Amino acid sequence: MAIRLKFRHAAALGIIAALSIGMVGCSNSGDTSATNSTTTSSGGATNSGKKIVMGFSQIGSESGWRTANTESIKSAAEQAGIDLKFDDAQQKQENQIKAIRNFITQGVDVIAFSPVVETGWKPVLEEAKKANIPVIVSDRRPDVPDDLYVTFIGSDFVEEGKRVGEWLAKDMNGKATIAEITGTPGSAPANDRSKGFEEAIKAYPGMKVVFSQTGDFTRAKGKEVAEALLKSDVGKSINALFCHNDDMALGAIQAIEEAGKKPGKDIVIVSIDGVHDALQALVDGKENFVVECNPLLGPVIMDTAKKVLNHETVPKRTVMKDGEFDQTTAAKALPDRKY
Ligand code: GYE
Repeated sequence: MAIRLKFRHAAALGIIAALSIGMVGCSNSGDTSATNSTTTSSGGATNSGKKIVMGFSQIGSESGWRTANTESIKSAAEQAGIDLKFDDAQQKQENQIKAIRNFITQGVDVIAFSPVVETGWKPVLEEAKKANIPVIVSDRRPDVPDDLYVTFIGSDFVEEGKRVGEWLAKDMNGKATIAEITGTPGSAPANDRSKGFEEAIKAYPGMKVVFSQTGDFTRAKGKEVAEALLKSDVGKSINALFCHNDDMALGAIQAIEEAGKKPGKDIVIVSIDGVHDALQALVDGKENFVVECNPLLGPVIMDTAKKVLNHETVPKRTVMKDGEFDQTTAAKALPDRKY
């Protein structure tokens, strides 16, 4: 009963936190209370003088965004004095589950992971809970009851899709024949970005998505899908392209150029992430609009891990702030873009 009340309390506060942008304080579910060590909040060490050990299961290295995210996690761990056990799952859920099980066997202090797809995580997260190891969810949301993780840190993907859709509808005066190159099937950003985009354009009957296919968030696959599309009759009719990430847009830009068309002019191109090369494409007039997805989650994750192990309260949901770039603002931002 007590546990249930605690859970409901945390869940209610979690909803409040989710409605606020940025970091909002609320109780964690209490599931972390049984960790076998406490920490000082300043250093990355436990009371017994041992370093905090974090197991991090990363999805892979599919995109520029992911490279920046990995780099942020590794450097933040080092700065925080946290001993990071990092595993790259090569885009495979089974590898992530294996890595998490290894972390549990090794008895790490805290597990963090970015789930490649939304479903299929319940059993392994129940194992972590049983072992009293707190779990921090990073970047993508898993579809599990929220007592199976302490906190979820990442962007609002529905909102990102909406912002892209709204910009495109305005830019094209409510009339466009659109192709969509989607992210990894079953992943939260692919599901949510499609959803947000659809929501935004449904107010405009002249905005039609006539093609939708996955490019798996990679440049190579984005190019491949665009090449096939451009050869088809549907491809000949499109005048707008929405890619779920920058890498696929960059691949598609190459394919469009090779097909003798002008990206950014014959076909208006919008995408999400805000990596250096996409900002460059905006400056070069080959892309038109990019909504940012902030990959620099490392410092928030490390700070949160220390707080959790120190029994401090953390928000159930932290929404990262995302900017946006058009061809003009990209020119200003490009010189300082680190990734
Ligand atoms: O947009 C994409 C990456 O989950 C937000 O994954 C992340 C997405 C990002 O491969 O480039």
